[in-house]
Amino acid sequence: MLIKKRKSWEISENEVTPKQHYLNRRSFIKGAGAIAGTSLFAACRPDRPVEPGSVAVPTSLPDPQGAAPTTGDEAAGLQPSVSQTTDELGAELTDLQDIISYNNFYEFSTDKGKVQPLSQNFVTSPWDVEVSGMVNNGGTFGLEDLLAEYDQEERIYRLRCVEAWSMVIPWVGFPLRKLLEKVEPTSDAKFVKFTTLDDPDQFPGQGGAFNFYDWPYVEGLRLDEAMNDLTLMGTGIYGEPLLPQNGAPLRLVVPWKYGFKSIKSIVKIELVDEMPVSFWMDANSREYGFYSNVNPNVPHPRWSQATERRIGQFGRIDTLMFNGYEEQVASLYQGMDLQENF
Ligand SMILES: Nc1nc2c(c(=O)[nH]1)N[C@H]1C(S)=C(S)[C@@H](COP(=O)(O)O)O[C@H]1N2
Ligand SMILES: [Mo]
Repeated sequence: MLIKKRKSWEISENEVTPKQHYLNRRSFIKGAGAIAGTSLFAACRPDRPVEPGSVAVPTSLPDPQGAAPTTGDEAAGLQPSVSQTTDELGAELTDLQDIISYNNFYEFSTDKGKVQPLSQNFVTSPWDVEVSGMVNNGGTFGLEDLLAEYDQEERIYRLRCVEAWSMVIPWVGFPLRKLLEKVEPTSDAKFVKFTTLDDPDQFPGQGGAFNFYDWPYVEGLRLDEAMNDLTLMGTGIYGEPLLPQNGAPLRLVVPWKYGFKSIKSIVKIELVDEMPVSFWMDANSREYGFYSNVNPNVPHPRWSQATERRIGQFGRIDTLMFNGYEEQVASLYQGMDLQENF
């Protein structure tokens, strides 16, 4: 008899605590296209962590000291919805207010606290994603089509930023694998390249005097990494559609890699035969490599990666190999020197 072993991040319906269902999350999951663009959450103060590795040059991730964001609109009846309050390791979910007000999204600002206020008019509908390159069945897909075609699942994942802070986020989304299977990569395809929207009219960080970067933001995965069960196309958080600051309407979520691999507001997914040069490799190849797997044993050139600060908590916790997803992903890197392939 075949027994399907439940993945550690899968949630069975009988674990759902009714009182945590403030809102029927199905209302988003079924009608996500219709309510995309809703951004009614209240702003709130972010923590002000003091992190190692404050940065003077723009070709590096900054010291994460965001100014407190300005206050946004009140939640107007919208409540976060989630099926459980911890991840599979027992760690508490990060507050929604922290998740939506403490953001790295350089297209808007390098200041974490300014991303939320600067992103509120970002246009996320209509939104098309081109899936092309080495595929038999490529095409351009509207976001509503992707939401309708694939079940939207809840996945509680840790997000570990390379700057040594972390959150636990209840995502909504669908496995990237499903989209890749639909477009059928050819046998030549070895990598997946992702590209964020390029639009200086909407992204103040892409223009102006302080634009030191080569836009658009690009990321990449090896095809087998992209096909892994954990790799998610994120469409929501806490049962609500993604807000602009979190990468609306569609972003990648790769929980065993540093947060910068989880590229936001994706407009293009290409199947290619060569390793893509990511935004951060291009900006500073000495500090940021292609793999960027969370690894407490490989320090960043300017700070240790052995511990992290969980947003909303005091003190520091140990960083786990592959961010705690070793069982699911270690086999992808068998025989590889992880020091060299950082
Ligand atoms: N397009 C784009 N994607 C991006 C970034 C960015 O600046 N631009 N920042 C990355 C970094 S460094 C992190 S830690 C995560 C943060 O995601 P969050 O704001 O939803 O927590 O987004 C990643 N994706
Ligand atoms: Mo990050």
